[in-house]
Amino acid sequence: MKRKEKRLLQAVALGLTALVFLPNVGLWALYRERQLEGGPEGAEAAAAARAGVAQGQQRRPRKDIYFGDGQRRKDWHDKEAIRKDAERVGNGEQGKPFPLTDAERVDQAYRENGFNIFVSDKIALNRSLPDIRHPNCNSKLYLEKLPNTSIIIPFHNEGWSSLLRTVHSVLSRSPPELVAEIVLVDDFSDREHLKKRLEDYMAQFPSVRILRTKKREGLIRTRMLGASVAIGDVITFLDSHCEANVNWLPPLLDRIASNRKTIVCPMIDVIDNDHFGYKTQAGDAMRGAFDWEMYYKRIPIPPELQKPDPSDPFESPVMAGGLFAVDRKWFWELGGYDPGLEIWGGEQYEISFKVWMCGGRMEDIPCSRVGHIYRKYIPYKIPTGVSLARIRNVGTQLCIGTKHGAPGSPLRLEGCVKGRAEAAWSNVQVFTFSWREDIRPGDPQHTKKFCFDTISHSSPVTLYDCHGMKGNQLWKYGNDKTLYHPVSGSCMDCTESDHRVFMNTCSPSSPTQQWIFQYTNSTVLEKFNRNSDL
Ligand code: LR7
Ligand code: MN
Repeated sequence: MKRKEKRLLQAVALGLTALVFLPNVGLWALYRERQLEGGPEGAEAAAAARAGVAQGQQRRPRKDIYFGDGQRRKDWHDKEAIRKDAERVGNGEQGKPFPLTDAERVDQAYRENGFNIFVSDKIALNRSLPDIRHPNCNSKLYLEKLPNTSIIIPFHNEGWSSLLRTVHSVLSRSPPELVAEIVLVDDFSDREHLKKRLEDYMAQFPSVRILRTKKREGLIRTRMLGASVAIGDVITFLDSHCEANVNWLPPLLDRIASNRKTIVCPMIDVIDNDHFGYKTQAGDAMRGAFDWEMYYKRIPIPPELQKPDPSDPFESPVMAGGLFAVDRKWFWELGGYDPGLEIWGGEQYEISFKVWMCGGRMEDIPCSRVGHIYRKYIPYKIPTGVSLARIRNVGTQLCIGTKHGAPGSPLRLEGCVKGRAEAAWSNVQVFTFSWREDIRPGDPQHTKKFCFDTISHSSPVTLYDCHGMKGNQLWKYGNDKTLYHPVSGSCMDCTESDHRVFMNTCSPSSPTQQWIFQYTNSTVLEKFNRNSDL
């Protein structure tokens, strides 16, 4: 035999062997396919094959629900509900903006919730939303057997219609078999409508439970209380002013089913706080991030990391915070949240870092969309103990105000606004002692990035862009109630006659150099003062 012929024969023999023995090619695969089609599961197997589920996995015995591979997939859309929603007309239907009149735009409408409750009250509790998902989402199949979930909704003094719309949207847009329960956790609200009236209303829904904290706990411990009673395989957290959009739940649960250490977030859409129109966030799909002040932000996904199919899940380093689903046991393996976190904020970083550090992952799911009302401002009280303060001068009995203060302008005294709620609301006489030991206007969640700044021992105190490097923005609060500026070695002083705030040689007994921090406590001041190196 010539060498060439020999080679050819060898190749043919090899090919035949492959045809006979190798799975997924050749005779063996053909045989198996026939078997499958003939069997009772034939049709589903064929559908699964079309959906890209490997054939070889079809015949393995069914595993625990958390092992996603090898299970059948299906179309979870509720076609009938979608059709009915599409027919709805009326105020706010299809997520359209409500035609606001000036009478409805008054301050009073926003005061209690930070969004326009008059408008919310006029929109149906089960209003329809536009399906703004990527078109590919329409044909996505998810596991037929998904874990179920407890949906936990913490609330503190939430508006009636905004809370109910959250619940209705979940009930009407989730497959009932996937919702183990909806747990409403009341964080010590004092509004009347959230008491018996809420209980009576929810009595019509057997899957809804109401829990209440015994004192004001803040959103983090309130969520933990909900999570601790949850019975679902998965825990899904929502804010109390959300609207779940079409087929939002299966794409979330599906990812957890295939990897229980995945925490998933829906795309968060914007429900306008004036007119309740529904739209995507600017730029839509982005990754979570934060800046040096720990402010959450969203940044574009770099092109090299973009998925070929924009409707596919993508990773995100940190989550926005309020809207996500997590395997219940994994949540507790991660230790839940740090229960020392107060009232609002920071918890989204804590959970995000823990997930990544403990071998989990975090994903945003473009085919799952939930609307959220972004408030104009935080309406609720933040109890003392948080670094929130009004700064009142002993000598003049006036307060430092920033109503007219643009960055660069000198600070001025004003008459103190009454009551801390109002001070927080108007946001002009509230200051935060930041962890960088500077003083900034605004409450801790919404501080402006300007700081008290002064350049010499006799100059005015101005607001200047915060640099976080101490220096001219470093202040100390002494037992003698002075605001001491270590760099210039002087103290903050003021005059009643022209309302100026300026630096002066320290004279601790002078009442115009004594400042009282209202609504904050000694621990906060101690922390602020702790550092001594310049
Ligand atoms: O003391 C409180 N007790 C509570 O139960 C204060 C608030 N709450 C409830 C409140 O009713 C709401 O349901 O906790 C939830 C969140 O409070 P919001 O709505 O006042 O805060 P937010 O929408 O500004 O919150 C975002 O950031 C928070 C702190 O980090 C939480 O993580 C929120 O869940 C988070 N919201 C979202 O992620 C939705 C998308 C917007 C963003 C960012
Ligand atoms: Mn919110």
